[in-house]
Amino acid sequence: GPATDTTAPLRFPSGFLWGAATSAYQIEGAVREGGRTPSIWDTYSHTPGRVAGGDTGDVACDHYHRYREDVALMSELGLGAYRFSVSWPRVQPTGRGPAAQRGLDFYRALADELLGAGITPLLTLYHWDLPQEVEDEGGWPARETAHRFAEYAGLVAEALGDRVEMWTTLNEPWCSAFLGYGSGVHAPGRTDPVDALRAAHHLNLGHGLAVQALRAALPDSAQVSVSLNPAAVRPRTGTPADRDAARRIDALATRVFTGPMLHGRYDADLLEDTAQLTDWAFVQDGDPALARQPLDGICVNYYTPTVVSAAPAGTEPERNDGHGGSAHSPWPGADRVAFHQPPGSRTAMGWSIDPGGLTELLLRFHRESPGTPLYVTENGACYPDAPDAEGRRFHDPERLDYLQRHLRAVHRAVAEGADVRGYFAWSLLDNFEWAWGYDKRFGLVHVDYPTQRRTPRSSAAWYARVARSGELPRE
Ligand code: GBH
Repeated sequence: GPATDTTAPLRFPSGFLWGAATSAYQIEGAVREGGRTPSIWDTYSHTPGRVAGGDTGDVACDHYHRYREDVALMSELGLGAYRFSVSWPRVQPTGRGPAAQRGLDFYRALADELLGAGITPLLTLYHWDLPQEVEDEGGWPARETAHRFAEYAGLVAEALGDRVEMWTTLNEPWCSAFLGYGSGVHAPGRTDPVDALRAAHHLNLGHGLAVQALRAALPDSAQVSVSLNPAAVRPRTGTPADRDAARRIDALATRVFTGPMLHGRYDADLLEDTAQLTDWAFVQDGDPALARQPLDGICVNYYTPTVVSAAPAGTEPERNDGHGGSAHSPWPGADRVAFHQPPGSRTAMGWSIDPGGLTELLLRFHRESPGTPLYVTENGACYPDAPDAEGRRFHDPERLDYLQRHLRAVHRAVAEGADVRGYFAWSLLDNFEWAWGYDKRFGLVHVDYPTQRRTPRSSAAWYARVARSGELPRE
């Protein structure tokens, strides 16, 4: 019967969204146009030594001027959905007060172009580009930033609520808090473990306040979600000490956000593990409950698992933990945890490949928030381009294989009951890969930066067939 047919293609649920994702600072360029002011990533990328090769997002993929061509490309690829982010300093340049019309106009035009092509837009409000002025007033470690974010969310909702149905508040708040204020390998490059925890809390609060602002401004049909990068944490061995290391990292990577956002609380073990650093007095009564707002979707970004063990104090950890060469840890209070590279193949980021982690995370949210639809809003791989024997320029069998294996992992979660409604490959285009600059390429579509020429890789042609048919071939 069909249950045992191992050759039939894997069918995905009807209405499943097949998409690709990008973010504003990584693709738009045009950083001084339309009244946009600097974000923390402009400041950071223009600070010598912060980004590989001195790269900046000044031009990036010039998507701000080429969005029509890029939407046409999405059409060619048969995409049913597109996830993009709004640049806060483009639409509210001072992080306060009224919106900038020209900034909103860009996103309205983009949404219209997408809708005209039959592509469902999924709008992310915050993919790491905080207005520099808001950082200068304290950034995410300051409580006021949560209120600023909610005000901004309301402005965008007023302007785009008639066009965009699917809304996401934050992208990967772990990176904003712990890479931005802990290890400092992301903007604004601050390195204080307590600031990182304060930032995490204010991101939770900002999420809750923003959901309220969105609900007030959007039609009832709108769907509101958040994109997290939960960690698939594995203890290196089954010893109690290694399992405890995994528990600590699960708290700092995932439960620090899912606790408040999904359950209205911070878990006791997280507070205990960090008690030597802070008493968490920055959490006011009612904050965790406020962070917990009903959601229409939980979005998971997944690339690689996290393998940990217990380490004696003072051991130098292997660096598979987001340090990125920083002397500062992104894991406050977890200095006795070592991070390991599991054996097996890796992408050009050095990230090991383990599709089972994606199945595991989707099933976790299925159990933890039963009935809430799930989306994979990022998954993909970075590889250098190598010509194949036939001399085709952008043949990328490794990326294709990565996507195929992870889509199988999504299908497995669906087969086990998870209500997964969409998958967005990271990324549509090669783009500004944060501290790695342009050297690291994640695109389904190759970008030749000097000419801005876009060329779909062979993985894009394969993904287009999957997206059009709604099914995944076995081979
Ligand atoms: C996402 O971040 C971003 O949302 C996106 O903008 C970015 O371009 C994309 O992924 C590709 O990087 O870093 O060695 O500790 C992902 C960031 C990647 C952070 C995996 C945690 C764990 C391995 N995450 N990382 S390591």
